[in-house]
Amino acid sequence: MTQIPQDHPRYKSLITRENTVEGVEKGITSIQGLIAQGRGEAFDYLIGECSTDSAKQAERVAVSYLFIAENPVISVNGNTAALVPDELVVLSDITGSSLEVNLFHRSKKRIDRIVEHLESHGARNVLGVKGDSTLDLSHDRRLVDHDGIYGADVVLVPLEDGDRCETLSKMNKVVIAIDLNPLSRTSRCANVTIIDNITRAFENMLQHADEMKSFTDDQFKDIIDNYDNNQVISSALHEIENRLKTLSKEFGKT
Ligand code: PTJ
Repeated sequence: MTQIPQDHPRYKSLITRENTVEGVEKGITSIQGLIAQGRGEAFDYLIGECSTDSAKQAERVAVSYLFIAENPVISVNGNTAALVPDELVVLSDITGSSLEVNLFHRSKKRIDRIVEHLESHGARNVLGVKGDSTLDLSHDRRLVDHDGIYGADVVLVPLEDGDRCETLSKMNKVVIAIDLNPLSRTSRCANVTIIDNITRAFENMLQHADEMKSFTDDQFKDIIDNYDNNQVISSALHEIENRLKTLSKEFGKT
């Protein structure tokens, strides 16, 4: 891995990029995952590379859903496994969620590598190897575990590619998406859209989970009932708009 000096102004972003590259080298992340990461970086630049208030609100609601669900599942792809392996394990432990590997560019070799990688970070009973049920989709993301995503009531889908999110919603599951692009199909169709970098989203969700672990179901329901996802997407777009307006004014002065 290239050594990134800690005082580099974009240290975090560059480390995330290095971790994605390392994921490819280890056979965890797909080569296409590098393009996805680059696309995410561009949106993160527009957002200002920080968690906005609306993202933090969505992260709190996401954790409430995971706590209150009967059978919550966190879906893991190649990018997610490379970027937040420890955080995946801790969030799944605190909220009682299963981890399930589900890949767009599916191969048995890569699934096994991701499972081994998660296990080396402390995960147990990682799902996704069986793929014994199918979703109504024509690509490999249709293959899911009956005990996992197929029967789940709440599914967290970080860095998704769109149509599975729609299918899961049609199956009346609550879908929580993490996607830096507020306009993606995934962002638009999820019940909870976290417009944040996955690295910051997991950091914040773990903090919320720790604070909320002794909440009652009524408290979780209250948080969920007061949430408006369209408002959160609209706020994210406004936040980008305001940032660009401020920057364009600053440049205009010189
Ligand atoms: O591991 P696989 O085979 O399942 O493949 C995974 C990828 C991510 C390659 C696949 O799902 C894919 O091609 O996804 P897309 O269609 O490129 O969508 C990924 C979305 O995630 C885009 O909207 C990006 O803006 C967003 N994104 C990328 N990096 C990050 C991100 N969102 C949050 N944090 C990131 N670090």
